[in-house]
Amino acid sequence: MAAGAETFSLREVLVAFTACVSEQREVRVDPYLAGWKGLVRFLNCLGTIFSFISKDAVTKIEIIENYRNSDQRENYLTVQSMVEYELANGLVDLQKRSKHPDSGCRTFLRLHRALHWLQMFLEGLRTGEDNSKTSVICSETYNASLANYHPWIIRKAAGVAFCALPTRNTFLETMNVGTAEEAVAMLGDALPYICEVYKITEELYAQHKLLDLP
Ligand code: 1PW
Repeated sequence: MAAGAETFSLREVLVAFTACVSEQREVRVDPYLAGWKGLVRFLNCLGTIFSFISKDAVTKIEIIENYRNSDQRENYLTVQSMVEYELANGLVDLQKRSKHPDSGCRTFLRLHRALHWLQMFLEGLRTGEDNSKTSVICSETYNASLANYHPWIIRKAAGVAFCALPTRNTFLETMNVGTAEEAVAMLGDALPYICEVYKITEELYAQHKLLDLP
């Protein structure tokens, strides 16, 4: 296992996602990115084979962080304010990537789609049998979600990476939240929050017809 694995706990990731939704049902960008950063550390714990997966997530996180550190930072406080600001100012490429190849909207959409996979994967892990194969849960949920947006070469590479995943119980222990049973209980507590973040974002993007941004 890679260095840093001992200090990592998936709990901090899930806690970050629980802090995402504001009282007005808006999705806060900072805890969302904090959750993703934790996920990246987690992916890196799973071995170098997962680094190609985490590398793209890191790039996307940095793009949005740069907006949060720019003089437009207030407009990027929530996903709702980001969508409103970028659309109102013509900062989103709607048909083809050209003038605004790295808009907040298209970048966030990639993380949003990946979050759907994560949600399905963790749910599969939570409800799986003790001896079930994490690699199977991972590839089945990936194929049912994120794979639809990936070209063949990435699907292939992802499939190879999944084969390296340990069994369910070992995986649950890798999360560093205690015993396998405790990890399952924590997933049960935290997953509804991830689902809520996903749902609110999905509705927002659908409402503005942004779900297919190039
Ligand atoms: C153990 C399970 C953990 C789930 C973590 C989810 C991380 C998902 C990241 C997948 C990235 C695969 C390689 C990159 C692909 C990009 O082409 C793709 N990015 C994503 C995040 O799907 C699309 O970005 P692009 O090319 O349109 O800028």
